[in-house]
Amino acid sequence: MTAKFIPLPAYRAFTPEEMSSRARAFCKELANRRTVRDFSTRPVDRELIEQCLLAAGTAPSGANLQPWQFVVITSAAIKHRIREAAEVEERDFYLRRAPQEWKDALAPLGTDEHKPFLDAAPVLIAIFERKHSHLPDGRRVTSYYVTQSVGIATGMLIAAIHHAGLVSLTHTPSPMGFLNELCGLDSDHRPFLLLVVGHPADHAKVPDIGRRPLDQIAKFIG
Ligand code: IYR
Repeated sequence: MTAKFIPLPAYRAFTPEEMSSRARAFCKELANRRTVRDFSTRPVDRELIEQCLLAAGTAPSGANLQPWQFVVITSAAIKHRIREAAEVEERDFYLRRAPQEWKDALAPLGTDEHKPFLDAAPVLIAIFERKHSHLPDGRRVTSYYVTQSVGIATGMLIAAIHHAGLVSLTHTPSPMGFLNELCGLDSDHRPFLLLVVGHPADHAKVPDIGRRPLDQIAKFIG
């Protein structure tokens, strides 16, 4: 198949002043995002979730194979089964498997093996990597740079959810193979993470932690 090109669509040039103020405003918007563990049971419109997923689906990916699969769960029964399965793993993690060093790193977050948010939050989005993809002509091929691609799409999903006025929690019960069965997906799908989505509880609290300053996360080498 030969490549086909079109003019860059929907590109907007900004003045330097506009660029600066847009960059600052966007940084502020993202800086206001917090990972939340205290969820309200208030439902979320399906249309909001659909728009956020479409935003995530605009992510760049290896060979544009878009190797992500999102499974949206709102059923109280399925959420509860996910909670039960996650808590089995988490109990083992916190009470046996986790090395002290890992527990020390987690201490400022105040997490433990209890995951009530998996019942309370109105929406869980299980995110999977697809090891294989289909070309436009139907051929089945290996997916490339899957973790990078799905990681970028997940980051964009988290940003879209925040921008829509919802909150989220990136939850990684480990191992999370139980998600395949509960989501009805075969072993070609590898669980990536479980995103917990909803409105914050009325008196939601978050850990008193911060972000590293620029000079600790970046260097400019000329
Ligand atoms: N999966 C566990 C432990 C955990 C691990 C990391 I790294 C975190 O940033 C947070 C929690 C849990 O969800 O509690």
